[in-house]
Amino acid sequence: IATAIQSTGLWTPGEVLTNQELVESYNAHVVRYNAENADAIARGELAEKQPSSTEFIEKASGIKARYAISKSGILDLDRMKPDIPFRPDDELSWMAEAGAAAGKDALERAGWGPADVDGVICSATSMQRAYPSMAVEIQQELGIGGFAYDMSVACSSATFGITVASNLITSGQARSMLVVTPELATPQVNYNDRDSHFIFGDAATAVLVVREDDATDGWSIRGMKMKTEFSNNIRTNLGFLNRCETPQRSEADQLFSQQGRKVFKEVCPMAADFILEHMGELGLTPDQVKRLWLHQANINMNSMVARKVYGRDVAPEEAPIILDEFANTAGCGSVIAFHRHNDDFVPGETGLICSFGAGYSIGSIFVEKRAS
Ligand code: CO8
Repeated sequence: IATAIQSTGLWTPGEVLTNQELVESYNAHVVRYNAENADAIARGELAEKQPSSTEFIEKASGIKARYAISKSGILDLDRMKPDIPFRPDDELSWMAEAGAAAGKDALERAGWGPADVDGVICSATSMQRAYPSMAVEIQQELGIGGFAYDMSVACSSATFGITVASNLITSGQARSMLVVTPELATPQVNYNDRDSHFIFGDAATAVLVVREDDATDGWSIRGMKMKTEFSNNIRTNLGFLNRCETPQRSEADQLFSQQGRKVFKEVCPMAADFILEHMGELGLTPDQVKRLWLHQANINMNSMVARKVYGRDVAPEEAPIILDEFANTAGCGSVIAFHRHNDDFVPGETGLICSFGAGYSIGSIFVEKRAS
């Protein structure tokens, strides 16, 4: 049974947080920190903090702004993290709200109703809780029957989720699956850390995966491939054992951290080689692939991967960037790039949705535009 992507959906929070606002706030924190710790800094016990800069951020990453669920909490110097109103158990949880909104958008774009969908996978970097599954809450909110479950592969959450959904359809478990990726990334950022305070934004995506026979237009899935290789270079230590650990971890140790340079150096060749290998297995050559919708962590990284894949300089439309507007949205990045930049494809043209990042993980999905 062949499968297809019928439609995609996107949700973003209402608030936009610019580099300028973030840097002003971080730099005010630096002034305060250095003043409060002046004696320890003078004694050489603490390092003086250095200011951040919008020029650095844009040049090093391509990020200009991001959507955020709580801009005021992040910019509040006494808080420096999102301020999320508590919701009791009988209210829709934050992550389910984001995922359901993206799912609704995907269904509306397809012109499908909840009764047309057999199940939900919620695949995201982090889950708001372990149980009941976020996916089951999203399933209920959307009024979908069948079954639902969570999975998590950091930046490759959406691509791995689409692969699982497609395999569930091929094996006859379902005729259609909604893969929802709500990435509330800003609560996982250390806004006291100059190296990473600018990297992430919040968003949610949804991908409606269906039997090719049932697809009205959309995109045929031509091939899927996954790879993982363990690395500590992107890591969070937040987890359910934390409260029992002795000694207790600091809050900073429970947030996102990375060796950005190492990630850049290791992941670029890994991703490019993997894409070329997958292309070869499908009997495709780079000139038969019109566009690469790549993971959105860093603009320079994407230029390098695209250049290696095509073996030449690449036009912006061949590897579109959404980092300027969204920043890194973990698992959502490659799906947002696809969602925003596919209108000009004509039936028969092929493109690649490819994620890479923490794990390390790479997920590659070649899609071909179908006739309507
Ligand atoms: N402002 C000004 N200067 C700065 C700043 C700043 N904010 N930060 C660093 N600098 C300085 C450094 O101190 C350094 O100075 P010096 O040369 O004097 O030592 C100089 O700028 C250069 O620093 P770097 O070498 O660190 O800068 P890079 O050019 O390497 O850029 C990046 C840093 C942007 C982090 C880059 O290395 C990068 O993007 N690497 C790839 C990272 C990547 O792909 N990561 C994957 C992200 S993880 C993911 O996608 C999802 C995981 C799940 C996350 C879940 C949600 C949180």
